[in-house]
Amino acid sequence: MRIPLRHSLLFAAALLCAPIAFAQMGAASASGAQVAIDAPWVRATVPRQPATGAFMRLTAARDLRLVGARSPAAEHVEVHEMAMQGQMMRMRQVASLDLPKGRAVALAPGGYHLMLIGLQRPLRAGEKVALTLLFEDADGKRSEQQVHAEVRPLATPAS
Ligand SMILES: [Cu+2]
Repeated sequence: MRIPLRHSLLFAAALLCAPIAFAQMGAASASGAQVAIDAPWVRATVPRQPATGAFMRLTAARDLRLVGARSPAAEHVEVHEMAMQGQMMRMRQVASLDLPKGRAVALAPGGYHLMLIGLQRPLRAGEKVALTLLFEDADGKRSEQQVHAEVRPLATPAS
C-alpha cells in the first residue's frame, strides 16, 4: 500500500501536537466556539519577504469546511497544501479544507497551512497576528472566528 507523503506528514504532526492541543482544548470549547483553534502560530519573516505561513490545529464541533481567512497583516490569505508534484514538494491553493466533526485537523509545516500574502511589514517573533477564519457548513451558511496567532522564529521546526 502506498501512503501519500502529505498524509504521513500530517499524521506525524498531529501526534507531536497532541499534548499541547489537548491541554488547550478545554478553553476553546468552553467559549462556545464552533471550532477549537489550538496552538495558532505564524512563522516570522525577514524584511521584504512577501509571504509567510500560519499554522494551528482545528477541531470542529460539527461538520464544517475552512473556506478562507483574512488578516490585517496581509493583503490576502489563502488556504494552501503541500503536495508532491513529480519529485518536488510544492504548495498550492485549495478551495477549502474539510473539518469533520470532532476530528482534529492539523495545519502544520509540510502540510496544510494558511498563506499570508502581501505582508504589510516584517513579522517579528513574539508579536501577535490577528486572523479571521471563515467556515462554511453543509448548507452553505458561513461563520467567522477570530484568533490571535503568536509569531515564532523563522527556524521553528515542524511541530
Ligand atoms: Cu503556502
